[in-house]
Amino acid sequence: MEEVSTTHRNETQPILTTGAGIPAGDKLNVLTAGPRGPMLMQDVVFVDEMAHFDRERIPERVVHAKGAGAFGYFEVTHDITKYCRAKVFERVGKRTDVAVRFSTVAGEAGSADSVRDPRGFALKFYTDDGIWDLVGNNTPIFFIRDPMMFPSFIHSQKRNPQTHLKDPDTVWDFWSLRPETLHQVTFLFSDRGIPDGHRHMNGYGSHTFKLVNAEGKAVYCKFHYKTDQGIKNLSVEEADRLVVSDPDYGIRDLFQSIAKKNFPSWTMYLQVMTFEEAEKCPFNPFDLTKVWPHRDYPLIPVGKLVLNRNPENYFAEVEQIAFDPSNMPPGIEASPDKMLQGRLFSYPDTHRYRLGPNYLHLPVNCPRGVQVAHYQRDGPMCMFNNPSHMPNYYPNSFSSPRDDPKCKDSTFVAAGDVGRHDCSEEDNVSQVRMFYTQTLTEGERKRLCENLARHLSEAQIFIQERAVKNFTDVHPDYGARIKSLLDKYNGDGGEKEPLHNYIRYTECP
Ligand code: HDE
Repeated sequence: MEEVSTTHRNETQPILTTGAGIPAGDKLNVLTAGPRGPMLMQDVVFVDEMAHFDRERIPERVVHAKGAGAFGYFEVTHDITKYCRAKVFERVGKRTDVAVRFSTVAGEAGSADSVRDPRGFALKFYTDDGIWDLVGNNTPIFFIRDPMMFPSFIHSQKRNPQTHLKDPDTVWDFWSLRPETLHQVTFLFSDRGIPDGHRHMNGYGSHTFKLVNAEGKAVYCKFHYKTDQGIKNLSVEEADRLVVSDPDYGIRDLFQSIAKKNFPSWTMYLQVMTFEEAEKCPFNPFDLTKVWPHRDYPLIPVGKLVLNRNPENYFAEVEQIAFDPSNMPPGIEASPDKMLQGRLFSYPDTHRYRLGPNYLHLPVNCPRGVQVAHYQRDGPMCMFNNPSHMPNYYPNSFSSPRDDPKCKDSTFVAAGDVGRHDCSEEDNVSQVRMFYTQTLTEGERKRLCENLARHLSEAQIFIQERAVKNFTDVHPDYGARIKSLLDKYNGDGGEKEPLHNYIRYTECP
């Protein structure tokens, strides 16, 4: 290999500059008074480098911090214009650029990929009507159904503020106090809880959304992406081995597969429910802890999602990509799902904090092929010309952006007593029972109970007992199996020493 000089520039090499483009004469030695003398404040080359380095990190995502990104396209294969007028579904054969980010949820940006955790499956469509973000998971359901509890739920799963340790007591305290978590917890501790990388899992929009057609008629819908690679999961032993040997297994697998032109793809489907069906639905169709049975709401094929490009720069295109469920172009709208409503606020709010108020100016977040035209101006890191040739107020008498009544939201009736309605008692077990008794095979049930009992045995006995009661409510066999495994795992070591010093609340006699 040819020797590269570290002191002399070859004519073909670009000249090294400061951030301001000023050529640097020496980028190896700081400016000092004499060879051993003190440094000079006027070493602006040093200051420029160091000050930028000091600011390299931005806050990691509060959840979903570890992730892998890729780019590609979505192509419509089936006509769904009778349900939806969004331009992304305009005609069969229509292609739209997409960006994807896959992630784990509870770990930090440097945590291992092969852990038991839901996986984020976030999609950005650069549509002709602006950005559509479908920010879903690899599961069609979620732990809770009221967004009020999300910060507490996440706190219970992340590190303890004193010990900085993950704490099985808080994880299971929250889960066992809120039986609506049973469905997602059962899914999480099943074989699908540790997908083999990001290519072998399905994706789900999870929430109920609303689709509106060209006549203004609306239906409710759910989005599904089925992996064309086939579902593959890791065994507990293999996953544990990878945590040590290849903590970036998921990122590596995706990047290498795309680099080798082995492009992963997913087939998109819809489930549709009319407003009349929603009225009569025996369960709340806007409850994120429930699925819509495929028997009653069959999958309707829509199109293909293909990932064929790796990021050029991870930070610019993946760390800074900002997904926002409130980005819904005309034809796609929110349903009354409380969790979705809560997310409509949280995501743009988090981006304004993490990336700054002009995060939509970043190239990966910018709409494509669309003239962004509004009256927002200025702010930190404003990167566009910030239309100075047009009025910055509305309405006005000049030729400037105007709203288009064709793009109005659909109208709908909302009624009911305003109040903080407690929905904790809404059937938390029927769908879990179906999953346990009918979807899972005997082998899968056995592994599910073992995975659950292993983890639960790390929590204090009173929490274990409360959790076992909930599993028994799902099915006596479910509870009994976990109980007998707990008896085995708890052994005769007695109560485990808690990792925290919280004082247990006891009811007054
Ligand atoms: Fe998120 N979630 N979430 N979430 N979520 C974030 O956004 C939040 C929920 C999901 O690759 C955050 O940019 C609230 C459900 C994915 O960049 C934050 C609630 C589903 C990603 C946030 C939920 C998700 C996030 C953290 C309850 C699946 C990663 C930083 C009301 C249907 C996106 C950020 C990416 C990320 C809030 C629940 C999926 C804080 C308040 C349900 C895939 O804004």
